[in-house]
Amino acid sequence: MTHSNTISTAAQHYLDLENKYGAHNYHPLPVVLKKGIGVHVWDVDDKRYYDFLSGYSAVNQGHCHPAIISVLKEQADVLTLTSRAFHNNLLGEYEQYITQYFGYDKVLPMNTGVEGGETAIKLARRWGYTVKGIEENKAKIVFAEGNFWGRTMAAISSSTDPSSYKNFGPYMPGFELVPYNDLAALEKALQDKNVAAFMFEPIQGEAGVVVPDNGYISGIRKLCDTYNVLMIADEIQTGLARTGKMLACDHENTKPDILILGKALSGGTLPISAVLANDSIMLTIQPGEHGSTYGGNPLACKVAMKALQVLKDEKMAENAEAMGNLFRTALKKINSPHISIIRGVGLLNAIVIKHNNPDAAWELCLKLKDNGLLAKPTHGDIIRFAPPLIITAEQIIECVGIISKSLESL
Ligand code: IF1
Repeated sequence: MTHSNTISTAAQHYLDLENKYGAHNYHPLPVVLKKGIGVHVWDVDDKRYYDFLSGYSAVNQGHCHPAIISVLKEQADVLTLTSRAFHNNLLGEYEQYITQYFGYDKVLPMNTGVEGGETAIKLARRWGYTVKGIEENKAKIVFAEGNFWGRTMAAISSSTDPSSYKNFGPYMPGFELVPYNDLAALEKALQDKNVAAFMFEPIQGEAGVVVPDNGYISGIRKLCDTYNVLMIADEIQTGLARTGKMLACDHENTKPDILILGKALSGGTLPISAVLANDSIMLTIQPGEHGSTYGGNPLACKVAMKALQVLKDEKMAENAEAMGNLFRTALKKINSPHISIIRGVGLLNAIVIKHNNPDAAWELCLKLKDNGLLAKPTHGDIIRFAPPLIITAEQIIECVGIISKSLESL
């Protein structure tokens, strides 16, 4: 089945509506989707594609996973929101489930990933003042250059990417940056008594799937222990089986002090995020000092428990590990002159395009679309490949064939 690069009239209709009535804060690939099941999505002309972005790792379980959709539908008919002004019959059950699932005393439920990041930073600052004894308003949080954890003022205040922060100042004070994957630089920064935490991604997603050296994550753990600094792992994109383990930190058997989850926590159905920590950190926030209208709503609780359960029941981490190895091996065999680097862990992968045309990565994504696979460049010459974790070996081989064919036509 061919996929023409020109836009059909049906699709153009939707693009025009978005162009006229929607903010222009994205530059999407010219494709209009209307259906998703498993590893596939369909456009408004009923053409089928492999989804190699998975909603930026929010659809790890596959589009519209039947078990997740069924509890979503069931709970939607019963009770969707109580607010936290009252208790409900699902929050406690969910809190028990997720804290035992990841091995922490407590969870603070939020909605979007960036709210999870904001919550983690508030917890760290509060712990810094009330436990570590940092002087009021002097707490510092250290981040890694190249980080991405969302679009709020705090998130962009820690960004080194001008497209994230330019002309949005003034910025949040008390944030410091160190090079990623550099333990010596990190140690220097953590010697400052005012540092409350180091927040990092085990693999930097937006930066282009930047995988640190073996030992980096366990090295962070040691330095945070030595200097009494909280280790905050942003596993919003790398967590929930994406990298071949339930958490990317599991590759180095390392347990962060604060764990942030989002995206696939709902299997791509609604925004659900979670911040997990032990009592010595979590209980520094008292009643009425943090919250959210939808945080911990019963619909989200029901969906998140099922989304977590299917990850284990269907051994998605194991599959991500195996399919990731197969994908990278098959990609290397293409031996394309246009691929300079292939990198990734599990099913979080990326290729760096080598071509004299600066738009080569975008052009390649258009060709991939024509050939039935959806992916999108991040930062110009890098294309992230992150299919749902239920993908099979046959599908991986078919998709590598699509990538190979598309590269040839570059
Ligand atoms: C966009 C990127 C990915 C994240 C990590 C927190 C958040 C994200 C590691 C915030 C969100 C999304 C945001 C989305 C595109 C996507 C993205 F390209 F922007 F950077 F995945 F790499 N931590 N990432 O990756 O979670 O508040 O969005 O729920 O802004 O375009 P959120």
